Order: sequence, then structure tokens, then C-alpha cells
Amino acid sequence: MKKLLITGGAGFIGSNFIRYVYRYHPEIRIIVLDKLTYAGNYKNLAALLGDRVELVVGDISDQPLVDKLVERSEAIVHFAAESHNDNSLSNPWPFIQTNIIGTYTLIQAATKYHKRFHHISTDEVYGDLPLSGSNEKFTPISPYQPSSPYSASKASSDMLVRAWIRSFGLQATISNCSNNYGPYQHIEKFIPRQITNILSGRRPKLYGSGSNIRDWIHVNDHSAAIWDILTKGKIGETYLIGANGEMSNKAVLEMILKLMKQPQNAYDIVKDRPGHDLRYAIDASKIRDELGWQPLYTDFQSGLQETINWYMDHQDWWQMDKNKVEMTYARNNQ
Ligand code: NAD
Ligand code: TDX
Repeated sequence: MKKLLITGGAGFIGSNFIRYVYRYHPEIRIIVLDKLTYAGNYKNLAALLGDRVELVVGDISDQPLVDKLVERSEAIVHFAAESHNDNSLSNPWPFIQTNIIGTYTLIQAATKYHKRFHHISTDEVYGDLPLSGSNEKFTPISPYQPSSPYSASKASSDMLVRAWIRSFGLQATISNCSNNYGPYQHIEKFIPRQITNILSGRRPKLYGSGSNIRDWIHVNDHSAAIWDILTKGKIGETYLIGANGEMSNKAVLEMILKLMKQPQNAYDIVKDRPGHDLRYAIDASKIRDELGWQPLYTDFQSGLQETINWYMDHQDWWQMDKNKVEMTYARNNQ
């Protein structure tokens, strides 16, 4: 496998995966297909573009373009998506178009040209777990119970991939990962929003009681897991990726406040997210036992400190979006 087509490679996780491949697998050439939506940033890739990395600006739902690029590649790693739950609640249509129709377009082409396909998905397809009274975690056989338009569109795309594997022999794997954090994450998301709120003189915003639990993983560990699945994973299988990083939103926010030397109560409680999932938790024993993957970022506090440092050192990367993102949240009382 020498030539990869990477969709959504100008976004947070896709660009991290490209940096990972660029650094550790110099024999690989990459074509990036990215629409450069509000979430895609040319700057995330600029330093890598050249002989080894080519950027094609376009839509994953554009069948002729997708056919041409899939034919030129040996394998496809599919990150491109509308990825923010809050946006899916105010305007679901782009989620249906990109996450469902876009994935359909890609798997049709991968089937037609007999190409290896890896589909990037999320733990949110499994819905949520109770906040207390159970140590239950998601496993690859947990039932699909998505709560938001975003997670329903991701669940739909997973189902399409599963059906294409079974009915058309698509050579595919799927991974469902928990919440990622790290550099280059869009400032609409929880952790970078709070860091950049503090850096720009705004107060952090916590939805509801802050007791909701997310299972955090550093984005570098996610990229390493994807590489292992792509190169060692069994066709037709689903792998769950997580790093035992469960924490309540309030605890994460208090850690950010402490690391940024702010008072512990220097934040606002704002309107909760409708349908807000309570708790996510991943049982990653399958990828650990079968592929030997394990996370390297096991100390959340130091990963968070590095992430804070990155946003402090890269204000030009996020400053121009900040007012617009906060105005959108303010219109929603968040
Ligand atoms: P992101 O929003 O940062 O990036 C998405 C990228 O896709 C952007 O570069 C955007 O321009 C591109 N894109 C959007 N629509 C497109 C289209 N129609 N055609 C071509 N490109 C398009 O998202 P992310 O956080 O990097 O997430 C990447 C993938 O990982 C998604 O599939 C998401 O569901 C999944 N995922 C994310 C997380 C997380 O915590 N962020 C966790 C698990 C899974
Ligand atoms: O300002 C905020 N305050 C707040 O309390 C924001 C933006 C979020 N939250 C809460 C909502 C969630 O419980 O923080 C938690 C994390 O929120 P998000 O960053 O929006 O992530 P989440 O909804 O959990 O989804 C993320 O993980 C799974 C990614 O955005 C998805 O793409 C991925 O599939």
C-alpha cells in the first residue's frame, strides 16, 4: 500500500493522521480530498504539501471526482464529515448530505475499483450510558442508539459500510473512537472553546450541570490506532478505540482553569444541549488484544497542558474565527 486517499484531511483528526503517516511512513504518498468547509483549514496541511501530499479541494459527494481519485489510490481512509453535535441540532441537512450521501458515494467507488476502505466513526453511534450505578462500556456489539442528528448520520454511514461489506464484498474496516483532544481542534469544540475563551478574556461555558462524562483520548493515539487497523485489521471488522479517559465536563473545565491559573469558579453555566448524551465509555480490549495497539498519552493533565500551550502559541490559527463562533453560541444562549 503506497498511495492513500484521505478524505477530510484538512480537519482536526485527518490532518493529525496525515502528519503521523508523513513522519513515520515516508514511503506513502497521500491524496487529500477536502471541501475546506468552515472546519477544514488549508494551514493544517500547508507545510506538508508537495511530492508526498497533494490536496484536492472538492466534495466527497461529487461522484465523478471521487471515482477519479479512488481509481488513482490503493486505499481510502474516510474522515470527512460534518462533526459538531450542536450544529446538527440547528441545521441537520449538511450532516445528511456529507455523512450519509458522501459515504455512500465513496463506498460505491471503492467497491467499483476494489479498493481497501477504512471508515472513521464515533462512539456516539451507541447512544449513551447511565451516569452512575454501572461500569458498562461500549463494545463492538453494543446496540446502535444514536441521539442527535450528527450521531444518527454517523450511525447511518456505519450501516451503509457494513451492508456494502456483506452484499458487495467491500474490503472495509470501521473504527468507532471516543472524544479526541489535542492541537488543531476547531474552537467550536468543548476543550479548545474553553481554552480560547480564557485566552481571549471570555468566561468558559459549561452546559447544564457539567456532570456529563466523556472518554478522552489524545488525537495522536487515535492516529496510531487507525494506522494499525489499516495495516493489520481484519476485513469486515469493527474496532473501538479509547484510552480509559473518562472525566466529567466539570472536572475537565476545572483542570483547564487550574492549568491556566484561573479561579476554580470562573465560568458560566449555560443552557444545556437538547438530548445531551450522559456518558460515553469505550472498551478497547479488541484493538489492544488483537492488534497490540495501546495509547501513549496516559496522563490527561500533561496532554491537556500541551494542548493549552499549542493554543497559546498559535493564536493566529484561531483568532479570526473566535468572534463568529461565540456569536453563534450566544444566539443560542450558550
Ligand atoms: P473536523 O470537523 O475537524 O474535520 C472535518 C473535515 O472534513 C474538514 O476538513 C472539512 O472541510 C471536511 N469536509 C466536511 N464536509 C466535506 C465534504 N462534503 N467533502 C469533503 N470534505 C468535507 O472533524 P474531526 O473532529 O477531525 O473528525 C473527523 C472524523 O472523525 C469524523 O468522521 C468524525 O465523525 C470522527 N470522529 C471525531 C471525533 C472527535 O472527537 N472529534 C471522535 C470520534 C470520531
Ligand atoms: O461550550 C461547551 N460546553 C460544554 O459543556 C461545549 C462546546 C460543549 N460542552 C459539553 C458537551 C459535551 O458533553 O462538552 C462535551 C463535549 O462537547 P463537544 O466537544 O461538542 O463533543 P461531543 O458532543 O462529545 O462530540 C465529540 O466527540 C465525538 C465530537 O465533536 C464528535 O465529532 C465525536 O464524534
